[in-house]
Amino acid sequence: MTFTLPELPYAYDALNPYMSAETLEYHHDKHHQAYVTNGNKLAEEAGVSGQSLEEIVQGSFGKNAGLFNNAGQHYNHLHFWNWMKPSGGGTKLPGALAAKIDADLGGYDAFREAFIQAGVTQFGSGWCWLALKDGKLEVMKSANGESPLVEGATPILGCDVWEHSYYIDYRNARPKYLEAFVDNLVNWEYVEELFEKATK
Ligand code: MN3
Repeated sequence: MTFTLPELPYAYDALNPYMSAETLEYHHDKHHQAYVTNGNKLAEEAGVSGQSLEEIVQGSFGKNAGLFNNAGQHYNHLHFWNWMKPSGGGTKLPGALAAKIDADLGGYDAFREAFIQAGVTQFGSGWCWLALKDGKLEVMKSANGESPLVEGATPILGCDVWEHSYYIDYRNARPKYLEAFVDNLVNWEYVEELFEKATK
């Protein structure tokens, strides 16, 4: 498939004060656009433009670093914009997902702490995740453009902990950014949608 940059699903200033318009302008218009542009070029060179994005990400992992990094980041960011919404976050989880978090992770508070901790302890650039693996929810973290996809798991929530995602608004305070993401930004309806799809 040809990669294209989607519009943000909300206005650039819609996530204020937790994520500013300036951050979204740089992050979406510059960083994500660069992954799309470079990914298309490298996918064409590798002769895989006809494959799905997931196939390209999984197929290039460990084999074609340039293509993997750009395709992986395109995949991650496509979801990242939808993993946030104005007035999101907190404990307003759909019932089935809340029950699964209770069963597999010991409840919402334990999930929240583990997810933030995964993001804080990811050394350098990367992501923290809530993913479904072998029927169970797990909190994971990954470096650079990697995701649970390459570990045979399905990511249902991820937070970008590259500095470009938080430095304008939080400077070096990555923990504060992660707390704001979980408490005020997460679009739980989209997480639920991916959870339902993954458990079908
Ligand atoms: Mn990013």
